[in-house]
Amino acid sequence: MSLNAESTAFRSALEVIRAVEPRVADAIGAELADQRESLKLIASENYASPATLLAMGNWFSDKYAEGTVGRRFYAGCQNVDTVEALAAEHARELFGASHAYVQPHSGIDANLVAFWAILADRVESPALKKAQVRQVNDLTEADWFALRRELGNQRMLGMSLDAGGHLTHGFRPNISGKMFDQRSYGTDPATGLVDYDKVAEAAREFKPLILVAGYSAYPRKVNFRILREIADSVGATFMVDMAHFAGLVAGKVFTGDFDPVPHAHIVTTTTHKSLRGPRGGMVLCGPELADQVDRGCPMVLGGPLPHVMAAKAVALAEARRPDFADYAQRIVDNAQALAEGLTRRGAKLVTGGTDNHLVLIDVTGYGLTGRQAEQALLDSGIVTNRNSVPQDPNGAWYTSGIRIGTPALTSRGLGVAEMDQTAELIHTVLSQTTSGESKAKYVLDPALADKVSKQANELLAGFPLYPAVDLG
Ligand code: DSN
Repeated sequence: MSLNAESTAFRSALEVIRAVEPRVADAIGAELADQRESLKLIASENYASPATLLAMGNWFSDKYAEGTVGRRFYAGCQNVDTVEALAAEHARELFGASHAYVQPHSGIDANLVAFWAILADRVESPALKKAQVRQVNDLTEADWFALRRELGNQRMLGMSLDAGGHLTHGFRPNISGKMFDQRSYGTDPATGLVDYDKVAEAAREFKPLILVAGYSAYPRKVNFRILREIADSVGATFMVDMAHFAGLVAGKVFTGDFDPVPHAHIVTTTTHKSLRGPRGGMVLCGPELADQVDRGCPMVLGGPLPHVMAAKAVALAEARRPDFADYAQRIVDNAQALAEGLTRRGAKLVTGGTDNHLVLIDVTGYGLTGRQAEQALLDSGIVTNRNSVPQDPNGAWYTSGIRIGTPALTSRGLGVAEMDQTAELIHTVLSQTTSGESKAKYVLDPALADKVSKQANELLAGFPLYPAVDLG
């Protein structure tokens, strides 16, 4: 029997790796087997296509390419130029942006590139101007002092962590929390929704240099037109981190006021979540910030990863195909079916539902902490992650929520009928788990966990992961 191209490619790669370090080859094989068997509901994960995965495994990894297309600090970058230019072109076309910078290695990197670009563009500093025009050697000690003070004394307004905001939007565990004087906007305690009047009030009082929008655990659409008006009213630069929902923007599920690209001065994203590309980041902006954004390496980033930029070009080309819009719509249909199935069975959801790719269950309704619920679900073959809920009484470690998302299962082909079955499995586990003697301990009958695990596997059996890949 002749093998198809995907099976041949991955089998051959493993054979070559096995000849050097068999344990790595075994771990790669085991990872595929584990992923095939897990009901993956982590909202930030997905399955990239075989073409995207294969574009990363080659000699582009060997090349240094600091600089930008056609203007590198290393010789011999003509092929890197080809893939970086292709990735940027696909990104511009897909999102309707005038400039795309595809070098960031992750979402944090993309955000740091954006922060630098905004600081460099907005902070009035004679010392900074000198530094920009490469007269760094002319800077006096007093200039340096002034520069550090001016750059390090800027304000950022972003969504609070427990309302679903992200660490990189000025919170203490991330360097952005050291760089900026940060203030947060939360959500309305009654509805769980962003209260735009409150955001406007906070912006008027705080007068931020940067207003940041974007989230990793907010289950609703955000109106970027209103937020841009708020930013304009206080002279702030409006930045959107669309990492979680970039696939919904690419697939034209979020359009008009809900598409960040026409409204924000600068947009950042990862490429591996709902966008279904390789693990990496990206920045989109208009011409005003493009020059500063392009200084991302070496200002903020280490050398670009040409093999990942090649994979970004492949994944972005895939996202420009008509079937990606269908995929993006199915992500949301599935999340809504999951939310309805859970609500019907009595689960308490933050905001009462979803209009994006994720659902946040308040598991205090089941008498559990997020930590207990996460582990009980994992014992039952259901992979999720615990997450804070607004005004969380259990803090950021134990939490009171479980975040679930549909991009990965939608990639496998599961639809709304299977989401109802998934809701049944989740509800069964959570309603049969009881709290133990600490916020981490819980009691769940192992026989029930085993039964649910088998049911999860039966559900997945009809939707094979990487069906064309047979490792033998
Ligand atoms: N770690 C990602 C998530 O799970 O949402 C965000 O950075």
